[in-house]
Amino acid sequence: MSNEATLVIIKPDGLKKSLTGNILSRLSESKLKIIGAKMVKVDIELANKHYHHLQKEPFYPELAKYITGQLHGENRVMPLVYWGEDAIKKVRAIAGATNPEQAEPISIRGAYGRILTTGLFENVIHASSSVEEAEREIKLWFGPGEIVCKLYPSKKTSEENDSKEIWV
Ligand code: IDP
Ligand code: MG
Repeated sequence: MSNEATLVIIKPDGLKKSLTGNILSRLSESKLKIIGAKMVKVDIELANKHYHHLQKEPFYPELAKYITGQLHGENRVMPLVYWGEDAIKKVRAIAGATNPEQAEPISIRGAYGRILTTGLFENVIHASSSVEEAEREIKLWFGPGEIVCKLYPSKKTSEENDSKEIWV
């Protein structure tokens, strides 16, 4: 088993229901380290990129409304990067199954998630599902300078008076 990074996103329902503290306490049981955290306003472009694999699903229009905050009048989400041994599996276990009705009752999704009448799984948090997906998602939501360690290769771009760090 090796150290790996995983992306967690507290979705708009988690923020609306004031669950941030509970979610972070539950995740702290994993003993993983938080190496990145911020608040993000989600636009449709970011939503489409994050959920690119689900664009053809019948529930996608509803999912896009959910993650961009239109369902909750809450267009903020809180992405976090957790790091440590077996991070992806540990976080997925604490998060629970995708379908909140099938999730362990003590998992985050089991305790706080619900299925909307439209059929959408409103399940409080996102958690990366593989090393490859975690890398793609972390690079989408965070810049290299927003993570406290060197996770993936990055480079400096220098434009006249402005230099910034980007993923390579
Ligand atoms: P995951 O979040 O557990 O990795 P994904 O298959 O990546 O699950 O789906 C992304 C999100 O889309 C889920 O967290 C959930 O909010 C929603 N979703 C996934 N599958 C369904 C479904 O069959 N019906 C309704 N909503 C779904
Ligand atoms: Mg997924």
